Amino acid sequence: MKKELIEKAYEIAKERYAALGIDTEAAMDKLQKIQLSLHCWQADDVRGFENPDGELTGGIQATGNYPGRARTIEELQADILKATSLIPGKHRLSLHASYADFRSTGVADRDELEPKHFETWMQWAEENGMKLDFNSTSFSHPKSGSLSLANPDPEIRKFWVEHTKRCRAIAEEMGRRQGDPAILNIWVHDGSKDMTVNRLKYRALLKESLDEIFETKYENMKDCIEAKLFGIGAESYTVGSYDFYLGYGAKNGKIVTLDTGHFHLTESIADKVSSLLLFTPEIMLHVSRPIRWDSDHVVIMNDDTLDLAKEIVRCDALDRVHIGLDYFDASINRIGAYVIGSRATQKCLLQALLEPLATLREYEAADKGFERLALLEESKNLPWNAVWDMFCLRNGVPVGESFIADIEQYEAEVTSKRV
Ligand code: RNT
Ligand code: ZN
Repeated sequence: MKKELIEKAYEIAKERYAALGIDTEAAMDKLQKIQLSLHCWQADDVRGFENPDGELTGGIQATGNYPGRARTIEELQADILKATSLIPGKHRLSLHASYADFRSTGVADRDELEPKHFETWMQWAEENGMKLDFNSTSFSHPKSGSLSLANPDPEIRKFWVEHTKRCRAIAEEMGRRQGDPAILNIWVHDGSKDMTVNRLKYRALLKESLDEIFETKYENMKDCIEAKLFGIGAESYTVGSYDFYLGYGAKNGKIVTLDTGHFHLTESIADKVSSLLLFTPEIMLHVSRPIRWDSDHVVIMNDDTLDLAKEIVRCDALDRVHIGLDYFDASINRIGAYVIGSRATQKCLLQALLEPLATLREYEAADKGFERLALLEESKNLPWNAVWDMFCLRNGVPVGESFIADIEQYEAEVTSKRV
């Protein structure tokens, strides 16, 4: 699209918004500061680098076999840089413990991991001006089974407690080096396929493990705990349910991660934001798109994501909500998946930032229900897309659908050659 046209459209949009008392420049400034935490695992279908040919376990599935998945750390890094070159703004990268770099350190098991196994990642992140977040990995390991931190076998439980403790130490080192806390997300797959008659027992074990894991206090990392409804092969019972982690987080001042695919499909995740903000220190999001189940489809600009973004802005909580992405679609171009999902999340945030909130709240306070609904409806078709195009232009990334060609070119030159 021609630069002049984008600028012209933006000037008109700016005036249209100004008439409603909205400052488009201020909205773009706020959007510029929001760093998404990009999940490293879309690039390689959650395989990691311990045993890339191993099976993905833990009740999660990356379906599809589109060619071009990243097979090595270099390939993954190149793909991330390609994706971020097409996404406006500066973003973070979220690594899983299973993405350790053993090339110069020798292999270490999960209960032996140390910051040195992520040294090259930390260097690479620094060189590319990218901050890191981290995740413990309970799945895809010979000791995963169906229970890790909640395992009644003391040896297995000890192994995973040690793993998770080490992940906190690694996140601490990442945070210290980057001068900004690294988020450590703990999600474990623990659950059972069929009914259990010992629900309390496993939950008590998980609580005990977490208490042990959190004994050490750190300054440069933040702990998050992620709940889930069910997993494939663990349909009847999930030890770390939402009630469990919400209770644990509220009691112990831990951040609760809301993965938008981890609830009943008609449950509003947006509605949880204002409650969590009152009882837990901050919020971590895993933005995803569940289709019928926790299918981890690529995020799009749908009502769920829009509602979530609007709630964050309406609660004035952009500084207390960390926005991570969590989806893995192996059936389409993976770089494209990053770009679509990240840009969709940003588009939702921009629309939230452009909402005529003051007027809407005046209507509400005056009990003017019709006026509030009318303005909510009309604000859907305000020219936010002209502001979005301007935001992309100023950030030096492709405007509109023109990124499709960039991704096709990268596919032709790079990913299609990975056979
Ligand atoms: C699984 C959780 C978890 C994972 C990643 C890979 O259902 O959402 O966050 O997707 O850790
Ligand atoms: Zn998640």
